[in-house]
Amino acid sequence: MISEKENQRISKFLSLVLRHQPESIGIRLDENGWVDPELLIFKMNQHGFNMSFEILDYVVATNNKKRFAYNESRTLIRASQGHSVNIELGYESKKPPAILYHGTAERFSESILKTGLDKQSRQHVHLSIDVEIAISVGKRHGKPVIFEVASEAMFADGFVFYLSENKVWLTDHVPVKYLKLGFTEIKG
Ligand code: HQG
Repeated sequence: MISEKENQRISKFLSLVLRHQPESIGIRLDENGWVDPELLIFKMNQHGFNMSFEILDYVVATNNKKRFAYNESRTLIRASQGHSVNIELGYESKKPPAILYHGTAERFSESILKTGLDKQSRQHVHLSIDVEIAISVGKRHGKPVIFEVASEAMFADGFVFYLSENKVWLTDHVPVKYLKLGFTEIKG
């Protein structure tokens, strides 16, 4: 179909336009983040890509984090989470597991321990059920550290959580009192 390198190049570009800068290729996301795949393919082909429905389907299906999803009728496509543009994903709130994890860089930990986890430029704070995933997320920013989030206690106190279609836990903010810095001896 396409090489793994090309698959990743397309996936990175889809993340850019479906999460952050749709206007960079002249598309507009609807209020829930969706866009017509035919228009997306057309516009990407004007911006250095060789896209078709088959290639888009392949990238969506093989993406390692299942970052993109079609609606049921496959007439629309969007990123399942990670947006900085202001859209409403429309996920139902859900009770989280007892503990969730957030991976970040060591250099951010002092600030996080002062003000809690903020969503920064994105629409939500991203949390995972899996420590390994949190470590890989943290590594994107530098030497990784992991925060344990007392998500069950937060939920009991009235905080709202969402589970994205690709199984990332989302919330607005995590105050310091629900955070515990752990796993500081991560190698690599
Ligand atoms: C940090 C990837 C200082 C936060 C991943 C993080 C994820 C603070 C950075 C998704 C802070 C924001 C999101 C505070 C938070 N002081 N630093 N008070 N509060 N931070 O990239 O969670 O591969 O916006 O710890 O898998 O790293 O793109 O968020 O380090 O699910 O699909 O500010 O992106 O998914 O960084 O990553 P980001 P993130 P994809």
